[in-house]
Amino acid sequence: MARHLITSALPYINGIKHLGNLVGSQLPADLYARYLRARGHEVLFLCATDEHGTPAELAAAKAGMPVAEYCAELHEAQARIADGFRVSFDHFGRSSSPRNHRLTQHFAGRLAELGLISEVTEKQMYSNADGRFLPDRYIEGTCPNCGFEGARGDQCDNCTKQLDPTDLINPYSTISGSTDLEERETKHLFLRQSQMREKLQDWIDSKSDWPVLTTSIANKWLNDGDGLQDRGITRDLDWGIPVKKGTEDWPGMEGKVFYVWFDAPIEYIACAQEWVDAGKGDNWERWWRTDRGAGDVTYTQFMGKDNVPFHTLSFPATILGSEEPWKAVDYIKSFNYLNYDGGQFSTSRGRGVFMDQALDILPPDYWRWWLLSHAPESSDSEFTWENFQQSVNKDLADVLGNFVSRVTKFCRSKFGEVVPAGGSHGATETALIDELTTRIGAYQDHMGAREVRKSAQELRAIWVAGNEYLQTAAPWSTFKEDPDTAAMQIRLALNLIRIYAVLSAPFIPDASQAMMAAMHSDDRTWPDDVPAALQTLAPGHGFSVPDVLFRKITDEERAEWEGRFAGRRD
Ligand code: B3M
Ligand code: ZN
Repeated sequence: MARHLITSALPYINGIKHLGNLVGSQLPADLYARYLRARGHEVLFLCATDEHGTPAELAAAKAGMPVAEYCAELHEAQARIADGFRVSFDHFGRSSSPRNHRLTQHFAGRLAELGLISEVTEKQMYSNADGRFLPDRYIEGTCPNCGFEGARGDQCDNCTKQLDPTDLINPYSTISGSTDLEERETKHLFLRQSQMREKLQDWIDSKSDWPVLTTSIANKWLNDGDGLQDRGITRDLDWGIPVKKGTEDWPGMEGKVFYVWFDAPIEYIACAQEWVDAGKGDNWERWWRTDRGAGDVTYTQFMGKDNVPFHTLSFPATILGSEEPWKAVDYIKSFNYLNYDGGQFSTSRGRGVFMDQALDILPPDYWRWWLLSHAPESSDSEFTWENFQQSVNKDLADVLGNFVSRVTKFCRSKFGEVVPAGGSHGATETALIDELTTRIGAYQDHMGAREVRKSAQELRAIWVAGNEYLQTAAPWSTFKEDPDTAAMQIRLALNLIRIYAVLSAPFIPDASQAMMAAMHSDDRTWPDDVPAALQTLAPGHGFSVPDVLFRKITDEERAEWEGRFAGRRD
């Protein structure tokens, strides 16, 4: 039994996320957390809303609400929806928590003590029309790196490059649209990442097992020449964590706050403190302090590729730079983008399916299965309604659902609602047991390696093996000549339903629950030993025929949804 800390990138507070966001962080993190728990490991799975910075201010202004109120409301909404998708966080915190305020100020003070923070008087973009500085998302323009026209002041979404507002070509204010901008002097703190270049390079180089997507992005910015520039970690904004040196005021920094990307990853730690404060755990240090027991923790982070620079460079600069015994990440699992039907998901244009809408039309397992089995791991992937319909109707309804329904109904009609006695295994059963043993081994390897798609493929193959067995064994014909053998075949198949419930739970937790309930079992023992697992439900054990596990998506529904989610949502 090992100990695993798992975090999912913190969703911004500024609205309900789309399915592309879900599949890039929360969902695969949940898959991994559920799998490890099922294998008996101790897991702490944390996430929180990322509540500071210009995105929060802009969204609150648009909603006509005070920003604190807006954040509280959206936090609840996001928590509810994550729950709707059965994302099993141990705690869903808030980066605006008092814990994160204190910890962020602590790190800043510590880094300053060690000479890793400099005070710089710099020129920032000031908007005459708006009467204020325009940090981050308050300003947009053309990316100097790739030419993308909608680049924001903090990062280009197209090429992932971290930017400064003054880097943008043809900049304009996103508040007023004004291009009447000028550079004005203002004082800010900079994290001296450049001092840490070598340390970070060594650290990245030691992670030979990381996905190429993760290390290639890290190395790109490490070796880009200007990739590891010192970065401003404060802003001229009202909403955020006030700049302090530990608990002391920071002369010259009055009225300024920390940059959202400085405090957000620190919330991964603060969230564990919030988890304790909420009475859900009693010791956060054994997860986060290597001097207090976190030395044997394996820490995995899940995120979309646009978040990789901050997690491979900026946050490690904070953690390693502090020279305190914080737990550093062991594995960064990053994802490419999920596209929507020939284009991109677009929050501003309402293109694609958003998390709340998805749950309005179908239960979570349908989405979980499609998204995870099509996770954008080695390249971007694309959601189309046709593919979604096909995958639900085939994998979930025809293969898994149909197996459960045929087996339970046949047994009820011939033997009643109990596991039948009689008969013994023959060659077909031995072959099935061999195949299942091999496939379950492969499934475990892929799950352990956080290989999402490969795991889904293997699980599907395990379901298919059961169907093929049923076709070959054909208990409905065997029954006429040899009811004892038919009883053995159906007893095996009923036990297979319980095994499917256990193996499938990380992907489709609700269906798993329904299968367990139908088998009148709560024995979630992992099928390490397939022959033994096939004996779990003994002759005489009762069961029920469950309701349809998965219904099919009709062509009419598909067409209707295609139209409904094509664009524009306000
Ligand atoms: N909120 C970006 C995002 O939602 C950001 C992640 C923070 S992780 C510390 O994509
Ligand atoms: Zn760019």
